[in-house]
Amino acid sequence: FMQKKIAVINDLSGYGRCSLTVAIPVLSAMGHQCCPIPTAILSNHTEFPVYFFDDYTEKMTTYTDKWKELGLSFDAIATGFLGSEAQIGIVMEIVQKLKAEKTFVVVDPVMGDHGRRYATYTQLMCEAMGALCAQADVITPNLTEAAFLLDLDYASLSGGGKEGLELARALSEGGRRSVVLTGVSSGEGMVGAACYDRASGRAGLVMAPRVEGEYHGTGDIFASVLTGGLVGGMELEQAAAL
Ligand code: PXL
Repeated sequence: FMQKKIAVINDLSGYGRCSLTVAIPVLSAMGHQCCPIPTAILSNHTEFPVYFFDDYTEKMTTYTDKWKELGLSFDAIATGFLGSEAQIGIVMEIVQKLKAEKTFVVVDPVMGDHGRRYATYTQLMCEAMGALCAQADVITPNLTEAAFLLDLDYASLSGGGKEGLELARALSEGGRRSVVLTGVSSGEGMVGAACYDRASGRAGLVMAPRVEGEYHGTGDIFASVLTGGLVGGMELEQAAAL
């Protein structure tokens, strides 16, 4: 039995569980090996009023060149929070460099929430994120990120299930990639994801009771569980439900 290996391109935030500090334990608990490629090192995530931020863009190419030299291969590559505009192009090169035929690519186009960009994200970074998404087998935007990717006004979205299914289909770029759109509401007190599965061409909702409150890093936990499930052989909706 070979443990599955997942290269995770994401930041290390020391406080405020998100990105690598959830990807590593979640993927490990699911029985996989998480191999981090850090995009930035932060004292804490950027939704706190202050944070220390050390961009890792310039190190990422030589870091992953060693993996290439060693002939390492991965069952999946997952990307998340990115540190700079230049980094997005570098991440695209790293994905191409490390990708083998069996490797599938999950891009969480982390850019913002509640209609706003995160503090370190610029307009140009959000535009470049679309190009990275074009390399993905699966993308996992929230509603805010879906609006950015499709160039829609966030305020005009209802966040409902029917709309979610349409957005998921639109984000698939004609069925070229699978989509798991999070933050969709449907039914009384229910929240979840609209999934478009390119394997079947079907779109469906996966819902669960909404838990009140704001829990930062839930998108990262969700993307990690989804990736772990897919690597373990689950279907898209089954992994989203997990
Ligand atoms: O959860 C997304 C995320 C990841 N990493 C950092 C963040 C955020 C969202 O604010 O600031 C550093």
